[in-house]
Amino acid sequence: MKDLFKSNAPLVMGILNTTPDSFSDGGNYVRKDIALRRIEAMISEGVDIIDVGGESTRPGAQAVSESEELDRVIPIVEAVVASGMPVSVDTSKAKVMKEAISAGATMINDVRALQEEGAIDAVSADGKILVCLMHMQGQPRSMQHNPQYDDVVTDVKAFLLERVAACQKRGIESGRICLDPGFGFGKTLQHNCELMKHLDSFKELNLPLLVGVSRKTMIGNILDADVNSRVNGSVVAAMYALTKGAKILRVHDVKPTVEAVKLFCAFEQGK
Ligand code: PT1
Repeated sequence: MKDLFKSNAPLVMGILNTTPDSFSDGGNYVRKDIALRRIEAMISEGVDIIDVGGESTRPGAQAVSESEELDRVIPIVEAVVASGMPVSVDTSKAKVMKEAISAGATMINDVRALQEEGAIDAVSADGKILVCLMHMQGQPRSMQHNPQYDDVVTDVKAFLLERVAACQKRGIESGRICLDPGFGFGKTLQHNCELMKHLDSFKELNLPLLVGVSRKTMIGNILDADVNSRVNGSVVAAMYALTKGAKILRVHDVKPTVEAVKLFCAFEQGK
């Protein structure tokens, strides 16, 4: 599946949450049923890869145990694999990574950039799994309490470079890695805007860039819009990221994003 990164067109990654707050809890059976319908809907809307996560990492979110995360994520990974769609698994835990890889995952999406115990080994043990390394300052619970940088663009880039080097040293080739500046992860609105403005400078790292801004607080703050009124803003922000070289867009709203990407590609090609 390395060819996912070789595609010339931008890719749309559809978000599939399995956290109880996204399913007023009817337990595993209801969860799987709702997930199956989301998977089918996203496929019909033109999604390229589906991102399955069992740990909320939004500001203020609490940690989740390994067994709880496995329970939430693995059955859904199996369902996406059965659908034939590439699946990415949003996790920082080595055990979840291993189980997801066994279940047929295409990518590990780690907001902690494989810094947890055993995570690099879990990914390097499989010769073909892709990985997304993301930047976060602090931990979700408290990351929005006064985040600080010398220079956010330089600092984030330096962190990602260090993580790429750590991965390569342990046998994960650069052809399997994509990078993400981590919008909203220990960043003020100004930090997020600065990163967006200078996203093109991440091209110097020579790896595909993944961007996740969908429905985030930064969009709500600029537009003074609550979380249910951020679709237009999210699509515009995603398109701005494409003009700055983003390759993979992590989004909730697959249909409008796929439409916007089609327009973007037609204009880029001049036909
Ligand atoms: C992301 C991302 C992610 N975001 C990657 N994985 C989340 N690679 C989960 C807010 O400010 O951007 N890239 N996995 C979701 N996390 C957040 C963070 C959700 C901040 C909301 C906010 O509102």
